[in-house]
Amino acid sequence: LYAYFPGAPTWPPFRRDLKYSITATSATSMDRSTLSDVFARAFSRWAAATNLRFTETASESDADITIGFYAGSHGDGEPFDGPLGTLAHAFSPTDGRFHLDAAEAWVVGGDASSPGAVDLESVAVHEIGHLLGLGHSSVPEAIMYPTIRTGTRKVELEADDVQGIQSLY
Ligand code: TQI
Ligand code: CA
Ligand code: ZN
Ligand code: ZN
Repeated sequence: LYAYFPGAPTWPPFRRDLKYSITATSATSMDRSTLSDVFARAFSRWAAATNLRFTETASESDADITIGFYAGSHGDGEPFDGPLGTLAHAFSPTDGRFHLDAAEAWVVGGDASSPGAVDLESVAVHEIGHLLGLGHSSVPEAIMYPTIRTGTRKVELEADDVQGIQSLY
């Protein structure tokens, strides 16, 4: 079964049109347009299950959600740890921060089966679930299950994820 954060925080009802900005990319070698495509696909999976809409904005000050790549300590008390271990983290509503470990061997739409490779879209779909208020699910097939086998791609919302997000929005 799906879960919420303590107190079940959500984006409030008058905020259904959320803007996100990809703000910190200097620590990764991936190009901007690839990143824009991956995050747009990841957000669209949650938009399809809810009345939420997500739009990328170039202006960080307009953004509800900020996405960035960081190596090691990056000012929020949750330092990244180099290859594997923690891949990314996101804060509960309405914080909006979504950070990815720049040290990972991120793969986009390609072969996530090489050693140490981590599929960016899979991690993004999971972290967006956290940004929207979902905790971890006990259903192994769910996007919000707390482990993923390395080298796998898992981007489709499971019935449990859909029920979880529809109970919040
Ligand atoms: N990052 C953890 C995660 O997103 C960080 C975390 C632990 C967390 N507990 C949390 C975030 C509670 C919010 C709320 O779960 S991770 C996976 C998965 C990670 C793990 O790097 O370990 C994915 C990131 F589920 F596959 F294990 C993305 Cl998809
Ligand atoms: Ca790491
Ligand atoms: Zn962080
Ligand atoms: Zn998680």
